[in-house]
Amino acid sequence: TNRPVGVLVMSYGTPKSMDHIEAYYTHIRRGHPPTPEQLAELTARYEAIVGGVFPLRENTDRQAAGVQAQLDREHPGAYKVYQGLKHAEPFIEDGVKAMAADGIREAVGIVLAPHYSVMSVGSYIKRAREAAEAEGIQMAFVESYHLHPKLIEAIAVRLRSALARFGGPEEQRRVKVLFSAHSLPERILSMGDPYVDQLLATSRAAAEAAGVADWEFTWQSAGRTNEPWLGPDILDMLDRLAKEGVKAVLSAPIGFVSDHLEVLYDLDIEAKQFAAERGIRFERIDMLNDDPLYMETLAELAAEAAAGLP
Ligand code: FEC
Repeated sequence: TNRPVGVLVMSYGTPKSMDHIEAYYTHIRRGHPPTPEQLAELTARYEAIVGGVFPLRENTDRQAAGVQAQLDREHPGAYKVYQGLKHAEPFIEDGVKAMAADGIREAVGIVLAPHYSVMSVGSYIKRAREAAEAEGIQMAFVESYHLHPKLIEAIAVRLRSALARFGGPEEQRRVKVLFSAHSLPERILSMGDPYVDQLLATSRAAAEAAGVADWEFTWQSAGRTNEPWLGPDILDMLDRLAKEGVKAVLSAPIGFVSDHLEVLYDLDIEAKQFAAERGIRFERIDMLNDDPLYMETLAELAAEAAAGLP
């Protein structure tokens, strides 16, 4: 048929406005509303970040448009991109319904997060698959792309340009690069989840591509629940590094692709301040956002997945 293949681009989602923070937080907590204190604390974090209050929405919009543009260049008319968000409108299910309303019968799904965990990408895919089955849409999914050469190159370019902010080769050699990603509950380890290995593989490949010798991997943004989360947390790591005499850290949050709260607050405000109090200069690599290499990565993966449709 001449109908385009749908491309469901999935992302975390952010509130529409200050009034929607409570509904968003309740959705993240699987229907359990936050306490007034928790809500006030999250609202304060959104108010503190730079680049607008909810930059993730605009970044996701630009990424979806960038993937469409790249697919149009390579395969004119063959693909139509839709958005589906995990915790905000348009929800994943809304994106699938929009495809169905346009008469789409075949689609691929891809998440704006390169590393697979059953608790992250796995849950996006599960929801999209269920919605697609209900609408009679055939769907194939990209599960991970943590070692795609263009992704690694895009990260390496960012590592090199951020390192240059510290000075010449001599100063750059004294910088500790800290790769990081969103922590998850430790119980993913006993589930044979690939998340940790994939993150370490991306870190290793990007460090090698950028010529970075001194790096470590650390976790960030752990949830405040009673169960144990993957560590060490970045703040504990910074404390340890300060005691070891490290004076310069370059943060490389490779588990994320956009400017958003977990980067603009947890790293740029919280971790930077924590580091400064310990005499450490703390810089961060630029996020990918709609970088052309990242858009090419996503478009290639979508087209490959579409080729595998029955
Ligand atoms: O800018 C924004 O508005 C959204 C920023 C944002 C991104 C993001 C990405 C990930 N999360 C992941 C896992 C969890 C788990 C919990 C959890 C909780 C929150 C809360 C906020 C939040 N997350 Fe998020 N996450 C973002 C924002 N996240 C806000 C609630 C308050 C807080 O804990 O700070 C714990 C849920 C629970 O309580 O049960 C687990 C993972 C990612 C990266 C992959 C992806 O993008 O999907 C994993 C961006």
